[in-house]
Amino acid sequence: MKIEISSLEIMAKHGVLAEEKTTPQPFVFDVSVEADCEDAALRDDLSLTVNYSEVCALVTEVATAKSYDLIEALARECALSLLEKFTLATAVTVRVSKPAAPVKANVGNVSVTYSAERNKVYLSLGSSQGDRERTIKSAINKLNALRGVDVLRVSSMVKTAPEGGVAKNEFVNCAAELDCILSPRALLDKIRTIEAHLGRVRDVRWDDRTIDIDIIFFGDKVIAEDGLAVPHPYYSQRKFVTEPLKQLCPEKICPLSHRAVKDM
Ligand code: PH2
Ligand code: MG
Ligand code: MG
Repeated sequence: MKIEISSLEIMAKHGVLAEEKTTPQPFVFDVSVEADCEDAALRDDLSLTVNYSEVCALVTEVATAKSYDLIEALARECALSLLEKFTLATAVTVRVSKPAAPVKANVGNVSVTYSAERNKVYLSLGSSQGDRERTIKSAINKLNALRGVDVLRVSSMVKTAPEGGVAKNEFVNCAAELDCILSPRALLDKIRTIEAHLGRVRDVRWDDRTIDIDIIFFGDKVIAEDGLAVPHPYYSQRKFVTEPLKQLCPEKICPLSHRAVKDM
């Protein structure tokens, strides 16, 4: 179900110009929250839905707590804060308008629209150098500490023989399930940073490594972009990926092959 709030006007101080940071001007918010409120509707119970008064209060708080240069940043902060606070919400779109923006032209309005959504993400983690379990645990803690990422469950750690013909050491592998409100690209960026902090050197492909974190599933998205392929290519042929995954999501259907993880 969709819960929509239109034309919420808030006086605030966002803008690049010095004057905009001292003299409030009107900002107008249109917010759309996607949430499963079927039970709320059936039982006529406010506690089972996203209370639109609380949505307005949170947007007002974000819009007045600090001053942003850009309405892009303001819209993003509103969307992420809404998804963080309202766990029933699965997707949020925030439009921020600035009808009195100081533009040297006769414009009616300017606005930006930012959308964000909640996804279940499955990662495969592996390590074949150093204190492997410790490094994997450290990676999981770093993931959980990211804004917009909650690690929900982690599989057991399994010891696996190196596959692919390049790496020589035994691996430790596991899988993790995340609740993630970041975009796939934003999550990949954070993963790369965590890998680098944990001593990952991107040198020889497939070689032994202190840590490798791969995105296997991102909700039911299919992504084929530069450096970002989801579901992860070939994961279904790799037991070191599928065995830990089976512990977490045996019934998950791969959006590419339409096969269940438990049957891989
Ligand atoms: N990762 C590789 C190459 N080979 N073998 C095992 N057992 N586990 C891995 O995680 C692994 C691998 C490249 O990512
Ligand atoms: Mg890998
Ligand atoms: Mg990788």
